[in-house]
Amino acid sequence: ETGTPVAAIDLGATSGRVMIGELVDGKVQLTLVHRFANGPVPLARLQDDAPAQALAWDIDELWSQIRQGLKKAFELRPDISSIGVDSWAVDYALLNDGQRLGQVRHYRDPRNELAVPDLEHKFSRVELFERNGLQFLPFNTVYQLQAEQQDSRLESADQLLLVPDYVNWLLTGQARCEWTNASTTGLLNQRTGSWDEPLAQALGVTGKLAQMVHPGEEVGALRPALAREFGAAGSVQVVAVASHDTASAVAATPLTGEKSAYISCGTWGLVGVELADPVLTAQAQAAGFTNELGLDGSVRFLKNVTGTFLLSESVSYWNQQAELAGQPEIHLADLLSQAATLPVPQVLIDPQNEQFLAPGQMPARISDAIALAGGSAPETPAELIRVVLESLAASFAAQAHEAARLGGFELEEIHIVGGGSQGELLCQRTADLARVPVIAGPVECTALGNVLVQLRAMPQGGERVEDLRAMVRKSVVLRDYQPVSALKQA
Ligand code: LFR
Repeated sequence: ETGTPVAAIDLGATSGRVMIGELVDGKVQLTLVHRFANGPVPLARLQDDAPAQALAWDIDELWSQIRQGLKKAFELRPDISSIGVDSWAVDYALLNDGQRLGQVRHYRDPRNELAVPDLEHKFSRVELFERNGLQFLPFNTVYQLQAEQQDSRLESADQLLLVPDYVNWLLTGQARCEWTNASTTGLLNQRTGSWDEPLAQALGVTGKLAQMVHPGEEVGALRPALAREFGAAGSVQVVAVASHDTASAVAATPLTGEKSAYISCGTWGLVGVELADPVLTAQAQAAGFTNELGLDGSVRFLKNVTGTFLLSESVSYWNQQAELAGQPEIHLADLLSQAATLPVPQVLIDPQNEQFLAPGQMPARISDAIALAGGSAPETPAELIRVVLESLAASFAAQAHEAARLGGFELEEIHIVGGGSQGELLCQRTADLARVPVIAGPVECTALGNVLVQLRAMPQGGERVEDLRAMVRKSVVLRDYQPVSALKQA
């Protein structure tokens, strides 16, 4: 028995994908139809007179890839009846009278860090946390908007749309702001659940923020011209999913008990617990935790720590060098297997250090950090990768315990989902260091969350989150990693 198929557009920091999702015999089936590369590009490549360091996303290219992907999806399944879009958080497009102004800046753009003191002049870090409950990250939308004050385009704009909202607008012509992603901007007041007016005022965005929608609500019908271009058989609705990728991933994480933490591991590692209410204590703030919003009003109490970025950046640096030298390409998978044969490193780095935020020259920066911590510089790429993996596992384990502690319980298990859940050494070492079992998978958790929210928005849907998670458990194979005792390792 097969239900109506839906299309999920999932944009990640290093790649985007278009997938078809459907229910087949009570299981969710995902089919990858189109995958494309993504990453930061120098703003100067996309527009004239750009500051030298400025970084952007090539949003026009992404839109073109999304269209190609949807075309392929409808070729396979002309009966697709709904589309949902999710992406990374915090970044936005500015529009005036339906025209985009300039480019979508990348959250790793160094301008954001420079703007932090300017906003803190008006709203201290403590006051900001009291309002929005977010972890301090120099790229939260509020700091980006502060940086934007130097520029005239914000004043010219009549609309600010976060990335998935912008794609929804391109698909439908309807401007909406999806709630889970809105919660990452820093503009949402935790106590009132709506826009924080003094903040919006100070940052010049009053009246430019779109009407809010919740996951499961309709954004609008696919534009007729696009429906024709894709070859859609019937009417197609664009549905708001939990459009913050992390919110979609958490929605589909097969959490069972109430004493589990999750780690959504891609470019970032989002380490946290699901709670009914935000934790707005000084301890939560000091520990660097965030209160983002999830499906059905849940709170994603989590910490954003570095994920696979250090790995992907190192590999892309080595491959640039290899290309120059006419040597063969290096594959991360090979390095990971080599790293697994190496002993546990004694000296670790702090993956969260802001020195690792910007892209470029990653192996040298990591080696320097190892030296600074008293270690000797890695002699091979595999050695360097081993240190990074151990450091990531250590930070995942520590933050999972911290999330549970601040959330008021003792940790019993950790779920690792997303691309990083394929890393056996990472999962095993996280289990070892946290001294609790790790359950790994699903890999395409974000896309699954996207699909599940669309399926339940259909007339026959209506499942609770627990039912969605039960469906995930039925649909994918999960892997268990039991902690190996410290004694046995020695
Ligand atoms: C993960 C993620 C994180 C967010 C970061 C930047 O893809 O969405 O949740 O902090 O990207 O947007």
